[in-house]
Amino acid sequence: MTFLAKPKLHHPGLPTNALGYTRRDYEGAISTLCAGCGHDSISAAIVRACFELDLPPHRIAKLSGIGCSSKTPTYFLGASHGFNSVHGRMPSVLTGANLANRELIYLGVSGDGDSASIGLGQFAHVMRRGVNMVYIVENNGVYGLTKGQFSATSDKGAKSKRGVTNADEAIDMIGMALQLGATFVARSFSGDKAQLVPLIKGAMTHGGAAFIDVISPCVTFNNHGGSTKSYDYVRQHNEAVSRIDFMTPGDEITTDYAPGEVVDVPHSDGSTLRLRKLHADYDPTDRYAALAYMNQHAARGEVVTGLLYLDALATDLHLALNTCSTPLYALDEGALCPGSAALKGINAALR
Ligand SMILES: Cc1ncc(C[n+]2csc(CCOP(=O)(O)OP(=O)(O)O)c2C)c(N)n1
Ligand code: SF4
Ligand SMILES: [Mg+2]
Repeated sequence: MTFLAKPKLHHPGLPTNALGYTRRDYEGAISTLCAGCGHDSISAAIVRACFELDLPPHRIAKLSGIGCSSKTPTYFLGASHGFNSVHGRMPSVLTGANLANRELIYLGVSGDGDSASIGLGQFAHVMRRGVNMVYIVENNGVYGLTKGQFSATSDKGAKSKRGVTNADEAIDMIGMALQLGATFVARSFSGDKAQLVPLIKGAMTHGGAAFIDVISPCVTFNNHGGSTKSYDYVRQHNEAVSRIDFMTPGDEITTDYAPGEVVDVPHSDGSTLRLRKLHADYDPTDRYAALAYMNQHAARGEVVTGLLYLDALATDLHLALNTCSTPLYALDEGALCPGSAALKGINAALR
């Protein structure tokens, strides 16, 4: 545990974004995770994405469960709203907060234990309900915080640091998110910021349930030869489906790539995701093709990364429930209470 405070002074020449904030303004407390933990790289990618998107920190709500991964919101967006919930229960807390105040940007951060083991039911329902959020699983295949037991995403046959072999089938979070109706589904690697930052930016501006599974090696318990979630394994078996640029509405749309190599996917908020296709046969708008593609490559021992599926016209839970446009927390008694005459009428209709 470190009690060191981060220095507040910084060089006056640090670059600022459109709001006048520096990247430092999007950071949090000093990390207490093990040096080299993949989770810290994901925190840095979140900081960069929010800085580059010019997001006002007070408009973001970060929520998590329990685990090393779920501790990380302390280490980024120090000026945002934050709620560290119970193990595996972040999705229901996030859903409630989103229903009460639809005007915030919701960022759920979880671990593979938090989401695929104890929290699997909550994960399933938050995806199928289409809650407008970014849901990041920092996936290391183990329960890092409790000293390296296999989690439900650990591959069958993978070895623990102590030499124990995992006998259980792995749950693939991407496959589940696709089947459950998530409308932005991506996988990345904590050590690949060039891919991860645009994915987080795309997910932040998406208008529905956005899920990113980030392979994030646990250097203390799962970064050895028998692991399928180690730095070396992922670097050797990574199969990227696309390279992604994210363009805000004001950016010039350039044409410096040959026709046929680029797909621009416009979002309802006016931003655009530009996919530079590496594989001509990969179509990110087909949910079932994405599932098949990922399974075929998984059978060959390959970890497919990139934006696997996007529904640019996604809707969310508020639309499904037909909630009012005013955030529920802002409704006064007059709007919330129909009055005794209306209540008498309802009661009379039920007699
Ligand atoms: C209800 C409950 N059960 C068990 C625990 C013990 N526990 C704390 S963190 C954790 C697993 C965390 O694993 P993961 O979500 O993958 O996060 P990581 O530490 O690997 O980032 C467990 C089992 C707990 N805190 N609460
Ligand atoms: S135990 Fe693993 S997951 Fe937890 S901080 Fe250390 S390296 Fe990261
Ligand atoms: Mg884990």
